[in-house]
Amino acid sequence: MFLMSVFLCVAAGESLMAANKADITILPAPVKMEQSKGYFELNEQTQIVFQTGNSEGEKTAAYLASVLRPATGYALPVNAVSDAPANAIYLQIEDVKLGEEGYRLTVGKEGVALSAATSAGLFNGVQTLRQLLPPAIFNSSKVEKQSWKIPSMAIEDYPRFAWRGMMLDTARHFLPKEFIKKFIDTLAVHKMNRLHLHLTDDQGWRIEIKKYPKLTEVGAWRKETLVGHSGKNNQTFDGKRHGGFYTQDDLRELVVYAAERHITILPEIEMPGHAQAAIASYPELGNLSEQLPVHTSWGVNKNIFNVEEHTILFLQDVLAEVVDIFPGTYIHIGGDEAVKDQWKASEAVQKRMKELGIPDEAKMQSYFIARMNEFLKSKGRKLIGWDEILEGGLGKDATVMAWRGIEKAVEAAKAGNDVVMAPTTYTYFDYYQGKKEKEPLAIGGNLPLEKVYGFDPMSIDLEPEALKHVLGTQGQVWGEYIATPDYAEYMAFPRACALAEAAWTPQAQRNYEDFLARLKAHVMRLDALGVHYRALDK
Ligand code: TNX
Repeated sequence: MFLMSVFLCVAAGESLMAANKADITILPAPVKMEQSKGYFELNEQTQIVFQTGNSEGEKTAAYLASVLRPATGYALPVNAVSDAPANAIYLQIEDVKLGEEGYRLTVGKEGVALSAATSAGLFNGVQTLRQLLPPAIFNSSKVEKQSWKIPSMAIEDYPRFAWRGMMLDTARHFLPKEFIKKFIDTLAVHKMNRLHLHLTDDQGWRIEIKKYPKLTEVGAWRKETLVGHSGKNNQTFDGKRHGGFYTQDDLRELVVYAAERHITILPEIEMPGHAQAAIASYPELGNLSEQLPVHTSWGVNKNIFNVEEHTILFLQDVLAEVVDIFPGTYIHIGGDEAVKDQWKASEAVQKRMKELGIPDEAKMQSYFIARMNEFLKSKGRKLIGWDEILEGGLGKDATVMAWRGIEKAVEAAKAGNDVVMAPTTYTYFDYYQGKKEKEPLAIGGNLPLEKVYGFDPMSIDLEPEALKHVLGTQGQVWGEYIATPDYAEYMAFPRACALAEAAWTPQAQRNYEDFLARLKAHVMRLDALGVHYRALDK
């Protein structure tokens, strides 16, 4: 069988890795790769095959065919077989001992064999296989006069972290469903497996909740939007109504679309802060007697939820519908930047705190979060929130998304909580990525590609036991200044390419120069996919 010949070649020391390394531009870089002589050429007769009776293999085979057909124009039939025929790409589920998401890929002149213990592993192998073909394979229509050669080689690969994600802020500016699908496709190319959707904030509520229709009737729309940066004086507004929301059907469609690409969607419902759109919809959730509008400018906002039992139950009702739509283990409840001015000033809040025997506002927030944690646990889910949820005490079973700094991750992990690394310093893709004067308007800060690449999520001052709490990392595309899909892509890529490698490739094998060389080829893939990434610095 062809498999054997490849392994024998490698064993006989005919590795050509050094000579031809430049041609191999897999991104994120694989753990282990040995190139040998020759290549497999995909042609009109090539079949994609899976083990008879293996439905997971069949699904991945169908996905592979669907991504190879457009550019090649070949039929690439998908067939069940008991043994691999010649001129085939053979997908097999077997225990390759490379973890949940690992895979083994072997290319010889007669065919390709891809094995993994799970369909997620097969899917990752498929992404590598696409990248072994010329970048033109990523085109959505037939590419003429192109040969489709895959260099002979053996790869063993698996991720460094289980959590490899990106966050999109759909609350500050609504992003269309079709764009989110395209974004999911692009994440899949980078072997990322989480898409965090920030669905609610002061400026918009984007998720249909059947029990509370005003959340989207009112909360999904704002009168206008601040133009440029918010100075204290002279604010100007664009006078344009902005909004939109996802129906539950839209979200279920996205969940399925993402799951087919082994990506889990993490929904975020903000509380107790970043709540003005909800309070505008149902004023009884707030602390003031006046009717608030959906917010039209940015920044930390004093209008937060009150602490009445009916508000807690309201939010649990919302979470019940969220849990129903999103099957993933984690549900994000926000928790960031809830300034306590209104709680301090409110007689009702102070009275409630007394009744509950809660001594201060930080502990009040902690009670609020604990109620949500309890509720999510009763539904078999896990709570995750921004690192402010640590304040006032937090259950060990909650997961912390550390954004304010590495210290917050250290604090959480030492306390025994799992952590996702999302520090502003390395993962805020709403910051400028080049000289401010030369970039389109962004929120501020500076986060060039090289800095993102330099992020090692494990380079923190923790004992090995505590380090185990680091689940991985994700990039944040906050949307205050990101009003269009094209601009969201511009801010996300290529920085997400760098973060994908920080999340996948063993630290000892990472090298920025090497990454940049591969990225030059990789952006051709992004071009073919129509991704509006930021051009690489010359
Ligand atoms: C802080 S990060 C926020 C967001 C903003 C972001 C802008 C976090 C949990 N809160 O509300 O969009 O900064 O960079």
